[in-house]
Amino acid sequence: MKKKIIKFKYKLIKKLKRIKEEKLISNYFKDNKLFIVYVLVCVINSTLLRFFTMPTMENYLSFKPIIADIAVVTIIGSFSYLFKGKKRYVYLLVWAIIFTAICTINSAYYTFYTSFASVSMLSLTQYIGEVGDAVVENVLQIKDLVYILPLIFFIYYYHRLAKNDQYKIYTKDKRFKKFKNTILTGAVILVIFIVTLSSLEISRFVKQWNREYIVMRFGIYMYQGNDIVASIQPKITAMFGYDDAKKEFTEYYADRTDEQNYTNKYTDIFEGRNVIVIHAESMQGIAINRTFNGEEVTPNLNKMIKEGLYFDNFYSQVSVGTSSDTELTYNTSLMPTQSGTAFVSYFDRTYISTPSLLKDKGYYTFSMHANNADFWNRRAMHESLGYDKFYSKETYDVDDENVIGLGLSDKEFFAQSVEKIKKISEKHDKYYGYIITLTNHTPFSDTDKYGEFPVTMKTTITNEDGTQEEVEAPYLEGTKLGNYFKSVHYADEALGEFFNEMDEAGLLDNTVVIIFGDHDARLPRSEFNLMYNYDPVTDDIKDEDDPTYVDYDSFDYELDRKVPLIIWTKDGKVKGQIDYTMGMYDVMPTIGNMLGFYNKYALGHDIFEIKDDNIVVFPNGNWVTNLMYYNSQKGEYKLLKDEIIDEDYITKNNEYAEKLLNVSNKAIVFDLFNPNSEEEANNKTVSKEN
Ligand code: GP9
Ligand code: MN
Repeated sequence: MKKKIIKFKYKLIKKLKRIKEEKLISNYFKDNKLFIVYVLVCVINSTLLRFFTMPTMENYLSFKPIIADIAVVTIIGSFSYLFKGKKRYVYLLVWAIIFTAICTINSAYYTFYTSFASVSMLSLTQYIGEVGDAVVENVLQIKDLVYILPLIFFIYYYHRLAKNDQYKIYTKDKRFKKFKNTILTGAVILVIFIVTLSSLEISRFVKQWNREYIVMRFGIYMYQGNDIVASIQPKITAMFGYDDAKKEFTEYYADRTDEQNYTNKYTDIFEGRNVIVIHAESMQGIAINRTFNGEEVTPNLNKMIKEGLYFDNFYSQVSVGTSSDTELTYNTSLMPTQSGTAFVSYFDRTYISTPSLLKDKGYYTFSMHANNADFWNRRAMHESLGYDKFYSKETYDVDDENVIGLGLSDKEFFAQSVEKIKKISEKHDKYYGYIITLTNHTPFSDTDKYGEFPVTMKTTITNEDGTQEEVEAPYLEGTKLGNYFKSVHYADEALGEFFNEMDEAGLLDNTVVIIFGDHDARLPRSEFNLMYNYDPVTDDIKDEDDPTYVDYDSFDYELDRKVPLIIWTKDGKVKGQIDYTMGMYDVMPTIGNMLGFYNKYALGHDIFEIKDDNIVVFPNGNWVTNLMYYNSQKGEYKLLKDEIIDEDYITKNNEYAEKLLNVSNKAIVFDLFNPNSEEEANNKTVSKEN
């Protein structure tokens, strides 16, 4: 009997406790409605952003970033309880707006760069105005505005609460108690999140260079917070970490000789010749040797390819600095910086560059580009790179009739440039010119100015009655990819005219021409699928069961981002197709060998020495060799040859890539090519101590 009573008592207590707990929870919800809606709005937005930008099963099933988001917004939101009356709502609203803005900006940014935004790029927003149309047309889409809807709901919800007298006004004690409990809850959730992290996740979070990976594991809010720290960090480390950086840098180059220690069949073959470099905007490998109905997209480049040296496995290595990153890597054989861009953040450093080394050999060096001189901070950075003169927009006659896309049309730009080069050649017996084109820039929408170039597909079909009929299917007409080919066709025509005019003026006789695409054209992958799998009869993508269907995956897309590189002389001194995998950072050592200069600190190699052993490292840590493309973001790869590869190969290349990126970044941030850098670093430390 006694036992029964005890059991009953125990059951009763448990029940009462449960009722109390349930009441507690329901009371909590009743008492904190606005706060809960705020948390939901912010977490829903960040989750939507991840789903829209990285639609993978792994991402859909991942709870970690949601826990991280809840922790961040709860901790930040907890401070709202310290505010009296309506101010609590205002505080939450401000943060809800900030979080929504983070999602909207990142959504738009991802469309453009396939990456997440960094505050270190804020100093570059002045350039966005310049490419404003391109950005609006390309980037801002309805999906980027979806994040505003939950925010509107939050505002509406507050007003409903206020109208129905349900917006709580707490006493001072209650407010402080609520703040304490909420921040504690946030902290507990944060601890739960942290203990689930692996060491790899922690190390990648600290480095912050693999942005997709971080957002996928840590959520967008933690990523952005970490990004702020990471963006300020270079400025602080530039003050403090000098000794370690110098040590790592010295060790990295310890095995290098001060003078070039080899010769090959290309050594000094172009010594003393003039050099004309064409930095061809968005010229992507897919355009080369492509035809539409028998018409070549790039007849002029194709001709030069046949007459000169053509590198058909050549990749640009750009980060967020796009054109400017290529200018850095081409000119210095260094990699783009891990935060911000070298052109904007580190223009005041010392660089060992192709123009400066050629200047030492008596060359006059110049660059030409018909855009605003401050775009990408070129005015300052081209000087740091050793160009004697930068011919920018103000030195060209630009009138409305001659404008296509972002500015002066390539045809007009080249025509005026030839006149300038004529004058330069009269004054200087050796010159090196770096010429940057502009027309072939995204969004490729000025199609009526590119000239006729149909991107249709003509084909013969057999009718049911056996008769044959020629049809012209629309194919790529009306797509961005199609418009791109029209734009490239124009850019190629402009190049053809340029070389004709140069030749007529006798300016090609003793000249080496180097042409390369500066980076890919950021074209949608879905349209590549259409290009490779188009069925002109149905005017649609072929069925996947079709035996001619080409499986086009994300690796194929990465590999298709390659760009052309051509070295050409009128006398045909060099010829042939080079298939070695090569990157923008290999150009300086390769042409250095040909022109007779050497840079001990080049990160790339003379391609004719390294040949098939080369590795092209990308700023995000991905890399490609002749055997595989490795995606370090996802830890996945695609084999490019029928060769089995062991884990060791991947580990070694990953280490190589990481080291190279690190050394390159430190060399720039700490100004390690500056002979006085040590002294300057010491001065900074001393003045800090004072
Ligand atoms: C701007 C042009 C384009 O002057 O070089 O720059 P991008 O958008 O390709 O970096
Ligand atoms: Mn560019």
